[in-house]
Amino acid sequence: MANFFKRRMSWVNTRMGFFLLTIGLFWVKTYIAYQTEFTLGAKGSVQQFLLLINPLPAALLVFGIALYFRGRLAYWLMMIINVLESTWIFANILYYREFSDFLSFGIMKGSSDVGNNLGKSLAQITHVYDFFVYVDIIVLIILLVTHVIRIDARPFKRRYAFSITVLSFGLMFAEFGMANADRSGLLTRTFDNNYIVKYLGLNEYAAFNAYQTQKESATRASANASDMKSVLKYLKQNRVSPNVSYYGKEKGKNVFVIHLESFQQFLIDYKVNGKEVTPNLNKFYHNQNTLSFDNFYNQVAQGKTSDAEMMLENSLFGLPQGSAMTTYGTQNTFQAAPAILSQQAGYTTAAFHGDVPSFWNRDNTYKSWGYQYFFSSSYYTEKSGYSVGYGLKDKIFFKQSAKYIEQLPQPFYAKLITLTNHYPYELDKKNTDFPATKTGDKTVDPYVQTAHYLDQAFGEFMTYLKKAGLYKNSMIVAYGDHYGISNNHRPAIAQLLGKSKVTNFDLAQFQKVPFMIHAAGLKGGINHTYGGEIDVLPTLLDLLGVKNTDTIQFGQDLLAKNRNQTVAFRNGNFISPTYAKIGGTVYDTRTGKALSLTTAQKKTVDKMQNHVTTELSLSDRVIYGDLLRFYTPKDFTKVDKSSFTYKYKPAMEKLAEAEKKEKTSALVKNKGKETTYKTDAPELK
Ligand code: GP9
Ligand code: MN
Repeated sequence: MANFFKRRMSWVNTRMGFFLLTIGLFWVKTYIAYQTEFTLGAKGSVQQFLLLINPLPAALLVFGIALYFRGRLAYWLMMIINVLESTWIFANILYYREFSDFLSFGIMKGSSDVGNNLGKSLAQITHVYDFFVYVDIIVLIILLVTHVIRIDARPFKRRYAFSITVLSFGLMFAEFGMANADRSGLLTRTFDNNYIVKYLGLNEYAAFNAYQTQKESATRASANASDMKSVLKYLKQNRVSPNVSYYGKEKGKNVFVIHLESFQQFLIDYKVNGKEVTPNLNKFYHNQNTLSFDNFYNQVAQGKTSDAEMMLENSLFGLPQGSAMTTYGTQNTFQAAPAILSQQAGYTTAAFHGDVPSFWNRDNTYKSWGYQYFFSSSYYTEKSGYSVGYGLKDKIFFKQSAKYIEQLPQPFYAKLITLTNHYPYELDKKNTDFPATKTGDKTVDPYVQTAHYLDQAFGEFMTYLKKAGLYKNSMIVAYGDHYGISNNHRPAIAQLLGKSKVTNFDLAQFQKVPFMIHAAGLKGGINHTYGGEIDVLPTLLDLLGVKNTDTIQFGQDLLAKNRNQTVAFRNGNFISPTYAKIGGTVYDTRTGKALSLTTAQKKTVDKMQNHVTTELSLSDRVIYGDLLRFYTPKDFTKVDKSSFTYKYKPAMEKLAEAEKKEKTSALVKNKGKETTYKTDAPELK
């Protein structure tokens, strides 16, 4: 038997054999960690396949370094590399257990700021079985020391070592190609660390994260306090005074910001077969106490939702590439809506979202923005059929959010991010009771169906707010974050709009999204001013009567007189009540006709272009250089990220404590009785 074993296993006594054994074991344990310690959500055969093979290419590359060395050294190097690699897995297992996210170099570097967010001590979160990541190393060392495996001291041909390196790169490229085909923009748009690990692996994630952190540190290091001068000068020239008939009118009210996913303005009052797609939102839009804006544009780029969030709550633009939240959200200094409202007006601040917290790096960015609570996937009951696409279906999401909303001390600022009306607009039959459009474009046609579902969810939530007594004392803001139908669907868009053809100007107009502010007693109506997402924060702060005369915000109050109505798109195009410049062509906004400009017109357009280019680049400078660290508005204290935790238990304890102390939550006001939430969600019947 022993002899048989020896004969069968003799291959491990060669250097290559030992190398392959080491890699094989490493591969297996990484995959076990993927499956048992992380929630990577690999769906479908391509993702499953990539998850299975992704530890291999990087392991060949990194362990392969040892093959360039002689004799014993090669063996010990393999072991050292293995220890380092396994420690990286180990550290991520622990970090993930606390934060459902992977360690980033930014976090490790800035550990004074964010690190103490490790709510519990390491000992408390470490489990004995976590050490399984070292088991293979121990076994291999024992086998070597006891000479069960013999060290092969013969020189190893460089050529072979080099072939392994080349092979590893080849595999990595193939892996990246497959990954990018399945999820385009994986590394350029950088959605979520979980995605990078799922598609490419833990090592590739580490390399990418190191690169990003390095890039971020470099721009930060090259910036200094004097860079703020041009920003301040620009803002001084562009500050407008608030509209006195609105300033402070909503002081002290709760604020709901309802993020209507992928919701475009054209849906308002839109009908299919004579039926309104969004009857509840239409009613809200036309309500006499709702201020609705019908020339309000989304200004997002690749960062999509995260760009919208960045603009809405900071009045800073998203970046020309990638997502500012993922790249700069953890380390940068911000002076965002939640921090301003809690510091200046005593608001409780909370974000709600039925997806994992790591998406768009919300888990870290929200801390930088001063969110006290972030209710994400782990706070919501998940059963089969409750989710579609990225997360919880809107009706279930709103319903389950209610119990947390009721516990928030008032006044509060609550942002609810919906999800169901998201590309590819899939929804089960049970939830679909609206006819699809008939353009014949498969991605476009179901859009109205999920939009209708979102509208119903919104309607149910409004009914609930009335019942809970929150409707009257809240300012309810609803907005669409970006287009749902991209410009790649021109023929379908033309059909939806009842046109024979759409021009680039039409497509620019198609970027309108709703922006509505409702409050009891608010002087409503449809306002035609030209504006966009960058303008939301100053508008809200003025309505709430919260001072913002020295904040770094690039937008202007939409209600202010004499405001600049040139709306910047992220690519430098723009639209205004007079001219629109789209891809080098200037259009007359009133007629939509392309213009050949007179000298006088050209001067005006150049001035507008100059304004747009300046504001975009100054805003970028603020983010790239982390300039807000050099500037603090009066009455504002730098956010202490370490004071927040979004873990379920401590958050619930904090809520309970606040409720006892402040006695201002809706639940307390309703004498401890939860308000019943009515929904027709079939999953809950
Ligand atoms: C995911 C959600 C979608 O959590 O916010 O983001 P998007 O794809 O719209 O940018
Ligand atoms: Mn979105």
